[in-house]
Amino acid sequence: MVGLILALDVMDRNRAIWLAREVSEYVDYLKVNYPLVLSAGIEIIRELSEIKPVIADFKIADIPYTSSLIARKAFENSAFAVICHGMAGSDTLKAVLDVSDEFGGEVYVVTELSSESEFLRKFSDEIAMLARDIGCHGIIAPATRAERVAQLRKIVGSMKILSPGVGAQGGSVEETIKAGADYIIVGRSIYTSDEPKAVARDIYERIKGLEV
Ligand code: NUP
Repeated sequence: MVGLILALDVMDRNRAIWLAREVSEYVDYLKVNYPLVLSAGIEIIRELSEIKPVIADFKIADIPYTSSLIARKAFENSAFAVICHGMAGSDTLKAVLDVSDEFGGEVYVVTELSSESEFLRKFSDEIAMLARDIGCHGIIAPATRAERVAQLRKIVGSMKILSPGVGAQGGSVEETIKAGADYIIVGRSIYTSDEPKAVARDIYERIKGLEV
């Protein structure tokens, strides 16, 4: 199963809801991040969840206790999954996983960012191993470096790989899927377009055309 995730980094509630509805037939998940949640309030997760399951990209990276409070807020507001920073370490990941288990939710772990990420890149293989070994559901791997997606795939086996960095950051849909990503995360290429639905359809069709 390969698919598309819309990164909804817009600052306006109504625009976010409109965009989500507009592209819903082509996306599997909606991803929210601080720009939208800090602008529209955490309730936006609940509202968007009525359209598609929502991934809360809070890049949780705190001590276990604080991290578990953040994860709980996301899941209490109907998030399907949260994104955690693997660099925070095993105790933090386990605390977030415990909360997600209570809600039947999922936890995806940032290995290295799609940007320069020169520090995380030194440890991203170890972060992926940790995410795998403690039972997280997926990792975030950079579409801007498809070769890293392929290397991380070897480490995480059948775990989900979600890859941001396609389009605005220069990554390619085809190379990222061929390298082993399950989901492509796309934000600006879709939501800044005059025709978000047409762009989402085009990416969706290209992804589905590569499905094995
Ligand atoms: O490594 C990462 N790179 C990245 O771009 C991890 C992320 N979570 N993201 C997020 O994916 C980023 O915060 C944004 O929400 C989305 C990419 O958006 P765009 O570059 O397609 O607009």
